[in-house]
Parts: sequence; C-alpha cells; structure tokens
Amino acid sequence: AKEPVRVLVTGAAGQIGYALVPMIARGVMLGADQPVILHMLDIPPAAEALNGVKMELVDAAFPLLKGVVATTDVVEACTGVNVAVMVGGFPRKEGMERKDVMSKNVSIYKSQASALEQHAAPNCKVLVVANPANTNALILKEFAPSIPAKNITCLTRLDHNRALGQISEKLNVQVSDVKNVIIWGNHSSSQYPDVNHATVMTPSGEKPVRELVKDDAWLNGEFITTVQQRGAAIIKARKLSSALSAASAACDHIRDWVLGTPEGTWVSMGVYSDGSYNAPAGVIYSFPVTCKNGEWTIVQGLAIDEFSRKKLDLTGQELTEEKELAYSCLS
Ligand code: NAX
Repeated sequence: AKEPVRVLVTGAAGQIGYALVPMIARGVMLGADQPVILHMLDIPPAAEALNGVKMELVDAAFPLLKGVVATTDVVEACTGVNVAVMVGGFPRKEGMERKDVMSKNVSIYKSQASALEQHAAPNCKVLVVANPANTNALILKEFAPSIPAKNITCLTRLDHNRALGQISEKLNVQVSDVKNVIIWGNHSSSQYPDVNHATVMTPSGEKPVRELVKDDAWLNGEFITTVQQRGAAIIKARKLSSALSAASAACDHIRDWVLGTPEGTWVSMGVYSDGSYNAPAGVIYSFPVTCKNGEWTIVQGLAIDEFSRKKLDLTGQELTEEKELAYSCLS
C-alpha cells in the first residue's frame, strides 16, 4: 500500500474548503489509490466551524482518508505536508482600498511562507488559490527562499476550465473533446483566454477551434469577456463566489502537476515567470504548461499575433503593478 500524502488546505472552514476537502479525501486530487492525511488550517474565529468540517470528514468514512489535523496553529498545519493548497486569505470588503486588501494578504502570505519553509516536507508543492492569487504566490515565494520557485504556483485552471466550457457550449461538443486553450497572465479580469491554438476532437480528427466556431467576432469579444467576468456572474447568480468549480480546478491543477498531463495536451498554471513570450520575468504569470515527473514546463514556440500580444502585455503590466503594490505594503 502507498504511504499517505499529507495535504494542507488553508481556509478550510470556508466555502471552497468545504467543497475541496471531500474531493481530496475521495482521491480526486491525487488518485483513487493514494491515501491522504488532511491538514486543515483556519483562523480562531472559524475554529468551531473547522471542527464541524472535521466531524463531517469522520462521518463520511472515506476509505482513503488516513487522518485529519484541524488546527488554527500554522506550524502544526504545515508540518510534514507534501502538498499545500492555500485557500485562506483576506477578502475584499465593500469600501476597502486595493492597498488595504493587499496589505492584509501580504502579511498572511509572508508568515505562512515561513511556516511552510521551515516545516513542510522537502519538495512540497504549493498552490495558491486565495486572491490576489498570483501576487500572494509571489509573496509566498519571496519569503520562502529555500522552497524552489518551481514548487510555487497559483490557480488559473478554473479560468482554463471555464474557457473549455464556453467552447463546448458554443459548439455543442463534449468538453472532454476540447483542449489547449490558454489563460495568460493574471487571475483577474485582465487575464487573456486565448483559443488560437485550441482544438476539438471530431469524428474526422482534431480541428482548430477557430475553424469550427467560424465566428471571430465572438471569439475575440464575448467569449473573452464571458471567461474574464465569469466569477462575477457566479456571484450575481449564487450570491456567493465560485466554490465547487474552484475546488474541482484545484484538484485538476495538482493532479496534472503530480501525475502528468496527457500527451499532446497542455493546461494553464500560474508559475514563476522566466520571461517566456516576453511576459514580465519575476512575477507569477499564467502560461500554457505540460507536466511530467512532477514538474511543469512552459510550452514554447506558440505563435502570438498582434491582438494577443497586446493582451499578454496588458495583463503582465497589471501583475507588475500588483508586485509593486505588494512590495510597498512590506515597507
Ligand atoms: P471564504 O471566505 O468562504 O473562506 C476563506 C477562509 O479563509 C475563511 O474560513 C477564513 O476564516 C479563512 N482565513 C482567513 N485568513 C486566514 C489565514 N490567515 N489563515 C488561514 N485561513 C484563513 O472564501 P472562499 O469562497 O472559500 O474563497 C477563498 C479564496 O479563494 C478567496 O480569496 C477567493 O477570492 C479565492 N478564489 C480564487 C479563485 C481562483 O481561481 N484562483 C476562484 C475562486 C475564489 O474566488
């Protein structure tokens, strides 16, 4: 039997946490044959709710779940974890300045970076979900210098999956037949969902999305804004932000990272930028990546047209500004 993998979920008493922990305990994240021990962290005001989640995990009698740590102590939460999914953060409240929200999250991610650096298992893989996801991940990276930069990522897979979903709805095809969309840049409304290299599997082989959709106005307009604004549309409809889709995307992200992407398929991940595609280096930027042996690699050599270039630059510029804002909160 395999050794259990320890998976940390921060903000585990929140709504994404509530959707995510049962998925992890069912093997959706790491495989149906991989036992797990869940480490759940939240803050003291949520301690009772967190304990309730722990009670439900016990009651669900998940065969793969070999243990649950539910705590408000960040050191206890981080100790020995192999995977860390960072969902906890400070939400933007009405009337709050961008700088105030950034400042709260910078201080959270700075201290959690140190705890992970000192107490997580070697080679721990980190996924930041909490917003501003890219910049929280960057702060985590900066304050955990002994964790390799390649081990720190942020979630743009939800946006990627939303783009696949929109194409599948438009063409009335199975979502599993659509692949290789790309989310470039920031997990914010400046992100650029790009279909220029995306394909659909049809009875007569793989076809470019653009050839099948035959509606460039839609692909360059409504499609992009729908994906960019989808989070807001969910809030409007549900009066709560995306949770089950976010949890599912977090599982997809870690599963593909650990177990690999299928041959010929790439996915979107926010990773530490080396300046590929002339994106700004030194920010966490979402790129198309393939994964093998537990490591991601940016897909290289894709053609970027003028329309795309502007959008890649715009979202990159926003990330550079967020980085500056985050650093100004440190001093
Ligand atoms: P909730 O407010 O329901 O849950 C957040 C939880 O984090 C709360 O239980 C809170 O007590 C806890 N928390 C706060 N500070 C903490 C700290 N220092 N340590 C540990 N836990 C702490 O929010 P939820 O809807 O679950 O969303 C969580 C985060 O995901 C938000 O930042 C949200 O903006 C972000 N999202 C990111 C997405 C992405 O694709 N990257 C999509 C979904 C989501 O909007």
